[in-house]
Amino acid sequence: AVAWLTSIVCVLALVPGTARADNPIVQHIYTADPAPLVHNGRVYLYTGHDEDGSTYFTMREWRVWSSADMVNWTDHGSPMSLSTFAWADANAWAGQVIARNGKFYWYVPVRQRSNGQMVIGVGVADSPTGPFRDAIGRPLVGNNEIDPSVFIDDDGQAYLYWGNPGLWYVKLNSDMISYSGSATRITLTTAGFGTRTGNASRPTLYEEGPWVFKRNGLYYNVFAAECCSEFIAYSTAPGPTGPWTYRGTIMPRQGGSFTNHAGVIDFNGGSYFFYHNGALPGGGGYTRSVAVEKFSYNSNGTIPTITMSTA
Ligand code: FUB
Repeated sequence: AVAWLTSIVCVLALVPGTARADNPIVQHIYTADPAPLVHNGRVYLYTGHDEDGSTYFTMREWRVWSSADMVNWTDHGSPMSLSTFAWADANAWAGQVIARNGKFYWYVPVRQRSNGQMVIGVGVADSPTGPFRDAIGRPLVGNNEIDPSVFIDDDGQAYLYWGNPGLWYVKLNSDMISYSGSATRITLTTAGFGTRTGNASRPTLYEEGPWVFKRNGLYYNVFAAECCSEFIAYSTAPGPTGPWTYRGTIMPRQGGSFTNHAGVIDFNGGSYFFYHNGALPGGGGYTRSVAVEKFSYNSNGTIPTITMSTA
């Protein structure tokens, strides 16, 4: 695997700033936790970076890639890392970026040095490719929480969702770096999030990695289901805070990684489902790769089953 990676890096060195078009999207390093953002006619793809294949996640930075055609991808390097957050010391995990007020806000889980807990920080930048700086100098959300997803409703109210094992949200203030009131824990019912078997403490399928968005008046929560390994499932609701109805599997278990993590966008008339797996040589649960599949919603707004082209 090391020799193979070296050869790919050499190939890319001939074409600076590019990545290959076919799945996985990035083929010279391991990437995870895709978070796409459509802005000004481009797709910006924010990912984590799996640095080695040890026995746990080695993730110290995030990476940015972009494309105008979903075929050719530009490598924008790493505009945010653990060093952006002076109070964090490990675990640059799954985040999401959103544009507002002429700025770009990147919500990310990291480990807080002072107590070893996972918390959610927020970076801010003037450009989608950064550089990002720590927006508030401390965690936005504490108490062992991960996997933020951010969404702005049509009325301008922004919501931040996150969580494993719980699923939480807050209403963000319009500055996007503070919130009013306390976090609300969404009640996980089997009607809302499916039925898990064999784990009495976690009766629903919801595991982690929510990706919340609105399309044609319907609210979607796409999430990693069960563990381990995970598959991708989703729920829908008539409003941003529910009530949620479980709608089924989107992406079955495949691909050699015990996690999966989804991001969904519409772009240039198409719909795209981003995910990760262990498709590259040497790939696995801690050496993952981000990939994408184009799909079409069913006429009633439901999402078809999507399989990995790389598995
Ligand atoms: O990449 C680290 C963690 O694995 C993420 O936070 C989860 O969503 C899972 O993908």
